[in-house]
Amino acid sequence: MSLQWYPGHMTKARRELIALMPSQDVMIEVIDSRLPKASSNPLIAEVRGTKPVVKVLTKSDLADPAVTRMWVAYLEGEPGVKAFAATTKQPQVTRKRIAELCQHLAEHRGPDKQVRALIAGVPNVGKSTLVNILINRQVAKVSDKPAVTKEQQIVHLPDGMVLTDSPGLMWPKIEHEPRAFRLALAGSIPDTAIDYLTIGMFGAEFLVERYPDLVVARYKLGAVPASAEALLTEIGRRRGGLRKGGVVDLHKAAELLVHEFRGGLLGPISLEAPPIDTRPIESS
Ligand SMILES: Nc1nc2c(ncn2[C@@H]2O[C@H](COP(=O)(O)OP(=O)(O)OP(=O)(O)O)[C@@H](O)[C@H]2O)c(=O)[nH]1
Ligand SMILES: [Mg+2]
Repeated sequence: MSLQWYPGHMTKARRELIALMPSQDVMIEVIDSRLPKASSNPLIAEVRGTKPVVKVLTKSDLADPAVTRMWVAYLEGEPGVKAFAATTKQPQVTRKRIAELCQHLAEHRGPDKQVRALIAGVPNVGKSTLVNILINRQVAKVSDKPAVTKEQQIVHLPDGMVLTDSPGLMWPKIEHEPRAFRLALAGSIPDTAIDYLTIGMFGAEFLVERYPDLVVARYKLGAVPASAEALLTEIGRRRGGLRKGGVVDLHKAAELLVHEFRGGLLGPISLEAPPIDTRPIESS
């Protein structure tokens, strides 16, 4: 199954990113710490070209910290890339580190020139939240729904840096099913584009296999459920997801699981790890 969700304003948003990039010193690409690969938009890499980039892995409070550290190291292995794991829980660290990284990458402009940074990423990863953290005020609209920012917004920071927030950008067709499901589970694709049961089953299967202890603890289970459906059935039984006749409403249970995952209620979870470098270590 491939997924298509590319609302009209994104065509314009993409055109405007392409138009703006040449005047910018760096790109701040915002990706989700729980799914750094799935939330990296190939169209944004195209827009960036060879410009330096700070890859900000947002929502790091929701991801497995050990896996996020591996992602930061992995991403910094690419030329022209600096990476940083950010969270709203540490706004001061985020402000300081991003200013340092952008200054470093835009060194060629000299110390007196304003650094211009374009903030881009898929919907709902926390671009506007990052703008608000960096200026330390609520200037950009934030929401837990995807595709809230519809226009570019320029923000001048006290240190002279000029930021441009931009609308979340998808690409016209997501061919890889796990990628679409990860994006949907994390909330970058609206719930109207994929149904809760499909995303919930995908999430339940992943959690039972990879984070069984968190599942058992969250839903107070006696043992690890044998399957995704078994987990949703347990959730339905425990959380009022029963229809007439005592039949479990799996759809409702799936919706609950998706929301609890998004809110971080199960604990810190990473949906994907960086590829492991399997090259043999050269003997010296
Ligand atoms: N837990 C947690 N939530 C965050 C963090 N950063 C952002 N969020 C939440 O993520 C959601 C999306 O944030 P936005 O800043 O609106 O995302 P965006 O990328 O600008 O979204 P679009 O404009 O729709 O593309 C909001 O509910 C934020 O509160 C974080 O570090 N931790
Ligand atoms: Mg936004």
